[in-house]
Amino acid sequence: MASNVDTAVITPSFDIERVRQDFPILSEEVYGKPLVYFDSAASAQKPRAVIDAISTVYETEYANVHRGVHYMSQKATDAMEAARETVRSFINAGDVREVIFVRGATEGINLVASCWGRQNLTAGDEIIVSIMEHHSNIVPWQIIAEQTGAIIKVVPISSDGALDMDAFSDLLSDKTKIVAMTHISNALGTVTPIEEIIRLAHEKDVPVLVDGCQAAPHMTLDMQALDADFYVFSGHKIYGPSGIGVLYGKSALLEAMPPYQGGGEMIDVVSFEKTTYADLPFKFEAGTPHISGAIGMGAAISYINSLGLENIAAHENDLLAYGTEKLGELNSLRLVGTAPEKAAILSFVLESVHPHDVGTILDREGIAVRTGHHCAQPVMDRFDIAATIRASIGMYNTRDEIDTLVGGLGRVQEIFG
Ligand code: C6P
Repeated sequence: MASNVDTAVITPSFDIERVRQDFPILSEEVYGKPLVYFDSAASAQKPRAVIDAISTVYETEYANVHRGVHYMSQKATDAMEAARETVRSFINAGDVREVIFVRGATEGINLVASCWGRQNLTAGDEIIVSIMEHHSNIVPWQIIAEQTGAIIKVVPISSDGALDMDAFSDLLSDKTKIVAMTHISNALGTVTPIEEIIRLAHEKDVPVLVDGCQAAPHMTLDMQALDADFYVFSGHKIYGPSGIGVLYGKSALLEAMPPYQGGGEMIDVVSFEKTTYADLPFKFEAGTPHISGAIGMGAAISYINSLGLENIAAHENDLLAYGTEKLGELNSLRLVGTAPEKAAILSFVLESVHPHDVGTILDREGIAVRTGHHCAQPVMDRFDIAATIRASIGMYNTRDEIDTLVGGLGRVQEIFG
């Protein structure tokens, strides 16, 4: 008898203890203490499902892709293209050809700045970015600006780290040719009003590139609803492998752009008289791709889907609220980035203790945090600081771990008086 249970509508559950067991590294000890990993914004740990998927590629389905008629090449190609479809569905892109595999967010932004920029920017044109961009969403634009004579305009933030939308509206003008904006700041955790940014830019026919590196692990993405022109993120921050990431682009824009790199995979016909290029997405994927990386990233997305991104986000938001409250109780600690819309990041400084010293002491307690400018130096300058201590939250963190962090910071305060 056919079952009348529709498995598609069963809400996936989020059991933190089971989730933690899925991540082998979490049972490691550091200096004899349990690892407390608060550095997922730099790179997230990998669940068994991802590790196994990568092993499976090399054990049972590995060969070069899109080239061979032989069985293994077909199998690897099918697995890689299935991963592309998994990405498409994860971000609700309208067409799988709009999903370009790149090395990561950095390469995705460089590709757009270079290919779109070379074709569309001339002297005096303006590129709008925010002051809280990661260097990956600043330097590629500086390079293309230098080459074309375009000018970079910077949207400021308020003292809590929220984007100044009035300033953004004022900066948008007939000279604006592209907006490149983060979805979530890696240094502050600020969630930008990206829908509104896109809406305002589109009113002036200005395309928008969204740096979604920190958003993809924490919020449901829908390219068709968002209407972003370009969107980038990295596999290693969504619990997948490093060296692989995604550039989403609207097909009309991608089709009009010249290729990024030349080589195998990206061509249709090559001759010394005239070379023609492959269709999307391959036009932008020169050379042998990161096959196991793409498949591993697909496995990471399937793992996230099995838990439900909304469940992951609810868990992380609880930890963010709890962490904000607990850290707020510590004397001499100042949170950097307290915007009303925030996700997954607790960035802070301790009075008269250098962030690197804090990081070193926490490390001896088994606690991994990142200290430094987080590749976002302009935002450090904005707050007149050289560095922060950043505890970033992943799906596997717990309230107990926040307590351990607070205890570790108490130890720092004891040592430094
Ligand atoms: N931020 C962090 O510790 P890549 O290196 O290409 O995977 O990602 C670059 C990047 C781009 N945009 C944002 C918002 C990011 O956070 C990052 C990476 C890491 O915050 C490493 S610097």
